[in-house]
Amino acid sequence: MDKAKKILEIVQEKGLDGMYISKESNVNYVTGYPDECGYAIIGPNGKYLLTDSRFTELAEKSCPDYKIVNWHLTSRSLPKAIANTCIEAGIKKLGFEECFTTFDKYTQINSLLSESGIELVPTQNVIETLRYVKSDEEIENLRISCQIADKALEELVPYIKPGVTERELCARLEFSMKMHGAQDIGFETILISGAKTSLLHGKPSDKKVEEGDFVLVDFGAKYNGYISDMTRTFIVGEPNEKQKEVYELVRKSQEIGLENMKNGAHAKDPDAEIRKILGDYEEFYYSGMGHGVGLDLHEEPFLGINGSRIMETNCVITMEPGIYIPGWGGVRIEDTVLITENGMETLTHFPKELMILK
Ligand SMILES: [Mn+2]
Repeated sequence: MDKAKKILEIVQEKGLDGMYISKESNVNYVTGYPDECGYAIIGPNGKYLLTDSRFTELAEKSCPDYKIVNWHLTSRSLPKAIANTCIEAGIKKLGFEECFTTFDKYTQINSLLSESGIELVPTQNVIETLRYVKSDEEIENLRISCQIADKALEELVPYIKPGVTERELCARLEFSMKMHGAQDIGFETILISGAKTSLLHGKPSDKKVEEGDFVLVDFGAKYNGYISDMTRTFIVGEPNEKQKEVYELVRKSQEIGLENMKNGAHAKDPDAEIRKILGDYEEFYYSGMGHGVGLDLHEEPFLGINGSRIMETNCVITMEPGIYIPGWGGVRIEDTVLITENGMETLTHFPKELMILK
């Protein structure tokens, strides 16, 4: 079924007759418009994509089923264009995304709408609910995004050695992803080494890789809007006993996590199973060890102690347990995973045995 029709059905159940969509990834998902500063309005009399002169041509090409409104020309202000469009669309009660609308925008839009007798009503997760299970086309985009990441990491490995800086490695990795067809990097690359690897979201710096360092690489590509997410941790030179022990524990944790991903599994399940094997290391483990991924890097379902959703076939979710010991270092291993009827399929394939780089 047409996505706009589905959205109308969902909002009608809430007693509304129209939806204003402002979150970039939701606009992209619903309309096909792939850039910023686009806003969708769906009502009983039609569907509209509002943007400005910079993006009008792109909008016309990417959303042929939508009426494109260039608010620069028609109303000189986005809130005014929204009000005018609602009148044309036959909307009396308009839903908006309360988590992605600033108070300032809300106030402006609301005052104009109320002049026309239109009510503005907060909603949550209308579009996100539709995005939870991925279509075949989305899965194909995610597959390619993961393949790009795999190839780029393979090309990076020969450069990981003592003396190279984190920033240089990061630049090579991101260059490779683009050379392999990524439209962009999926998110800010985490490429850190040595004791810094205990920083879950550490940033690459001019620090040089040294003998005995872990090198943790958490990165992804973006392809047709879809983001891959994977992490591998390497060791440069011979690992010591503790490094081997922590690495093996994380590898085993990731395996257990993957075994607990399937259609019908609860978002809390993998975390609960992983905790059983951590022993004294549990205090260095971080519970947020997986999340949905797609047009956004972090989507439902969020795995871990606060997880609330049930995994469904064709959800795409990461599995990324780690142990992070302040002042010593950390290990994380992460794959992007497709949920299937009886289990899962990893979409990232880079090997997971401890790779000792010399
Ligand atoms: Mn992740």
